[in-house]
Amino acid sequence: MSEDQFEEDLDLSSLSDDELTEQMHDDLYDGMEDEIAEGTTILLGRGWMPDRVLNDALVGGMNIVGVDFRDGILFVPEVLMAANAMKAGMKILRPLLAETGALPVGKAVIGTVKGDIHDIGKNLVAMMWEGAGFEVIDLGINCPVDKYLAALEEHKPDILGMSALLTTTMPYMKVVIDTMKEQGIRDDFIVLVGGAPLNEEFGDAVGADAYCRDAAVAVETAKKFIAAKRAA
Ligand code: B1M
Repeated sequence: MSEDQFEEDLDLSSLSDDELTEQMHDDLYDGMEDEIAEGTTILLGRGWMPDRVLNDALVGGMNIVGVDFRDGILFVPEVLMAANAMKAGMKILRPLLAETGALPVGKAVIGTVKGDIHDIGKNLVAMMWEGAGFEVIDLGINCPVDKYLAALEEHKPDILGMSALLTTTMPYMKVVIDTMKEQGIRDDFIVLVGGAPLNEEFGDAVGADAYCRDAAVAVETAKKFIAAKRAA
C-alpha cells in the first residue's frame, strides 16, 4: 500500500491519545488541514481540555515545524501550509479557549510599515506566533504610526512587531519608536522588528528590543522576552 493510500485509510479515531497526538504532529508538518480539524475534534470529544489540545497536539507540532524551518529543512511554502493547518485547529479551539478563560502565552500586534505592501513574511510571523500560543492582532500592510499607536492603546499587547521589505520604508520603524518615546510609552512594550533588508545593527539603531531574522527566530525571541518580562 502506498503511503498516500495509508494516509487516506487511516482512521484517526482508532488511535490512542498518544498515537493521535503524534499523528497530528505529522499532519501539521505535512500541512493537512482536514486531518488537523478532525484530530482536534476527536481529542475534544475524548474530554481533553482545549488548552491541552492546543499545547500538546498543535503547539507541540508547530514547534517541530519551527525548528526545521530554522535549520533550513523546511521552506516558506511548507511552513505556510503547516500554519494554515494549525489555523484549522485553532478555528475550533478559539471559542472554547475564550470560554474557559485560558490565557494566551502573550499578546502581539504586528503590521508592515507605512509605504510598504509586502506581507508574506509578516503573515508568516503572525501565523507562527499564533502557532506558539500567542494572541495576534494583525494590522495588515502600509501602517502609519497612528495605526500602530491606536492598536497599542486598544489591545495593550506585550509585543509590537513591525515588518519592512524595502530599504526606503525600513526607516519608518524609527518614526514609530521615536513617537512611542515622545509619548512615554516605549518601555511599556517589547518592540521586535524584521524584514529582509534589516539586520541586528539596524534594529539597535532604531531602538527596537530585537531584530528577528526569520519567523522561527521571531517565535524564540518573543518567548524569551515574554519570559523575562514575566520574571521581572
Ligand atoms: Co517586492 N521587492 N516590490 N514585491 N518583493 C523585494 C523586497 C525586492 C528585494 C525585490 C528585488 O528588487 N530584488 C525589492 C526591494 C529592493 C530594496 O528595497 N532595496 C522589491 C521592490 C523594489 C518592490 C517594488 C518597489 C517593485 C515596484 O513596484 N517597482 C514594489 C513595492 C511596493 C510597496 O511595497 N510599496 C514591490 C511589490 C511586490 C509585490 C506586490 C509584487 C510582491 C509582494 C506580495 C506580498 O507581499 N503580498 C513582492 C514580492 C513578492 C517581493 C519578493 C520577491 C519576495 C518577498 C517575500 O515575500 N519573501 C522580494 C525579493 C526577495 O525578498 N527575494 C521583493 C518571502 C518572505 C517569507 O520573506 O518577507 O523576508 P520575508 O520575511 C521573512 C523575514 O524577513 C522575517 O521573517 C519572514 C519569514 O521568515 N520577517 C520578520 C519579515 N517581517 C518580519 C517581522 C518581524 C519579524 C520577522 O516582526 C517581529
